[in-house]
Amino acid sequence: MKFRILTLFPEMFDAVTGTSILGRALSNQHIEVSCDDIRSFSKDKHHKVDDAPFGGGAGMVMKVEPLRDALNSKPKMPNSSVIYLTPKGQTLTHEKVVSLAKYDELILVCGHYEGVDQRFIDRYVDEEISIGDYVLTGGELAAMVIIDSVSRMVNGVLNNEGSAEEESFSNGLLEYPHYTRPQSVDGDEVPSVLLSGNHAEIEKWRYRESVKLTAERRPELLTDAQKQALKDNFIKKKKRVEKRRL
Ligand code: 4FV
Repeated sequence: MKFRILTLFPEMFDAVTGTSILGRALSNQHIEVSCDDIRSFSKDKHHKVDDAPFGGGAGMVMKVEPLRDALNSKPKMPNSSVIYLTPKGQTLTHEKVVSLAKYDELILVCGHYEGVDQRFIDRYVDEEISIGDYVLTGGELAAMVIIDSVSRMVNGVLNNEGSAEEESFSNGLLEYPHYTRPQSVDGDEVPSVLLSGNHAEIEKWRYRESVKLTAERRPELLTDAQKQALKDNFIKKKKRVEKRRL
């Protein structure tokens, strides 16, 4: 999987390419990350990449030409997508990450200032993506979020493939709580079912915990069936309590 970044700050990406899982994925060539410095494509004597907005208003806008020339400086792979990171884009979700991982190349355009000239977006950008409803100083951090999340979907990047299947959102639910040694710390114990070795019971407990947590924090993620099951459990529990009272 190839990631090509158009940015004014290529050095920012050393953070993702130099360490841990992504660093290993790069050295194992499971992924490739290359940065094009947009400013180096400005033909302006002062290497200008931005200018004042037509119609007035605060801030500056990134010019078309340096972006266009940076993009066209290398051929695009056949199965590629040019993505502009912007708060105006489609919000990134797990489903979107999984679909982006189907490309051979993602070209990530990082804006700065107020954004980029709309004519560059209309002519060269395939899709606009937002990592959330807040404003960053630049698109770089958003591009890194995409590199990190999409790379995890690439075979061989995660040393235990299983973990990608069992995590939050992979089954549409928030992930169950995790515990590790020591068994007891500061008087806090590990749920006994996890020490039982009974994998069927452990799976049931983990699923129940995922549904419970999702119901508390992200009820909109629950399927109707899961909502119904929760209601049924609640009613069953209520009846049990009432029976005990009698
Ligand atoms: C952003 C986001 C974001 C807006 C102005 C860069 C900044 C500056 N990108 N998700 N939220 N971008 O805030 O993707 O050009």
